[in-house]
Amino acid sequence: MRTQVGIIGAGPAGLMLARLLEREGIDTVVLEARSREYVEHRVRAGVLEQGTVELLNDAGVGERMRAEGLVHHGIELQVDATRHRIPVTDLTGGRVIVVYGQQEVVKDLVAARVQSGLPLLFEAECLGIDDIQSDRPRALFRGPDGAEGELECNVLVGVDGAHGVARQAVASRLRVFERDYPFAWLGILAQVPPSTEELIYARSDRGFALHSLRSPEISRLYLQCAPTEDLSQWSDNRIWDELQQRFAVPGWTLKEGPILERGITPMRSFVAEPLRHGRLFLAGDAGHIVPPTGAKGLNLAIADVAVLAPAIVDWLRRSDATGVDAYSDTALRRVWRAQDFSNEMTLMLHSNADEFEDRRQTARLRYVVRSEAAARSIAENYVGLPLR
Ligand code: FAS
Ligand code: PHB
Repeated sequence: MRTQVGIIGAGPAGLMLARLLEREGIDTVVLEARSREYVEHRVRAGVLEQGTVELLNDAGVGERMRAEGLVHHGIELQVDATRHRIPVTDLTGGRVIVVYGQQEVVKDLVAARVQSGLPLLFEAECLGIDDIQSDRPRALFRGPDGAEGELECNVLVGVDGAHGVARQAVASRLRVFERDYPFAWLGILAQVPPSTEELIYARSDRGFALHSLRSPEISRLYLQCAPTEDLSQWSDNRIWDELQQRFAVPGWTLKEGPILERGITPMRSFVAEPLRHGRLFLAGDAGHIVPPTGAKGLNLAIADVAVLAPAIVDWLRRSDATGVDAYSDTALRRVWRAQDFSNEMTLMLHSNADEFEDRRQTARLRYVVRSEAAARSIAENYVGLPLR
């Protein structure tokens, strides 16, 4: 097979990149290891920054998000069994967040790609990449029928997530920065109307808990647990009992319901530098991971391709390499800002076995909920700095 841009991975980054390039008349092929059913039902992130919302609308795939997404103007921070609203829209001159599940974003992007009739190969696992320093890089892949194929292109983009092959292919040329946190999140999707209008990030003596939403009928909740937590030890009752205790504030009750999905997500920070190697570019989780406390993972992935897509168009159409030469530095500046914010939110809200750190972070949270200046800093990072 031959195309201009080979895209490895059909997550939000890969699908958005394909859409942005398609609209500029650049030929692409997307290789996705899993099935359409799998990628469209993988429950992950839920909060879209304003920049992400604008890009989805500009790319002509925002119709269902506009109809079903929940526009939010604030979040709640809980400390000392007291809730404090952070009015993010007021504090950021009108910027908002939209609660809309990552799997919904993926469904919308897949539907647009399928409707365009352009190649999106499911169950096509990339096995390796070659010749990335030449002007004809290649992706070797195994198709759904088990036959091996080769995709030759002008540019190759690794948007194959945290465990993909693209970053592995250049592992010896990377500088890697990582930090593992001493806790994880036990997350559930529950068939119960949310007990809150806006997200609640709660610090309690028993640990962190987050009440998010997916729709008027579906709630998304998380609680801090050990990285080695055994999910089988958590019955529905135990999960709800723990959430009740962590969210407890006078006069408020948490509605319970059937748990539809559950999982444990480790908390880690990871950055690989640089994000460009010859004609191979890394974007999204293939290049960086943030702890989910700041709701940045999905948004960073989209922000990367918002920079990369026009750069590739300039390069392939006008032989102007300015954008691609600057891509890695430009993307990494945003990545490190998001790493800092995600690290701050994570440490401020999670119980820490180190008592000095635990008290220091509690003091920081008590300050944030009382200081407009501190709250404004949280707000402008949470809604996301302008994409362009
Ligand atoms: P993705 O991982 O989404 O997509 C990569 C795609 O590449 C996948 O479809 C994969 O199947 C495919 N692929 C991998 N190897 C391949 C190969 N060899 N050949 C072909 N295809 C290949 N972020 C938040 O903001 N909030 C959250 O609450 C949150 N929760 C998360 C929970 C979990 C369990 C995980 C893993 C991540 C979570 N994230 C969260 C982060 C998540 O949303 C990512 O940031 C987001 O999916 C990044 O998108 P992509 O970079 O497109 O990578
Ligand atoms: C979610 O809805 O899945 C969600 C929301 C906010 C976060 C993390 C996850 O910080």
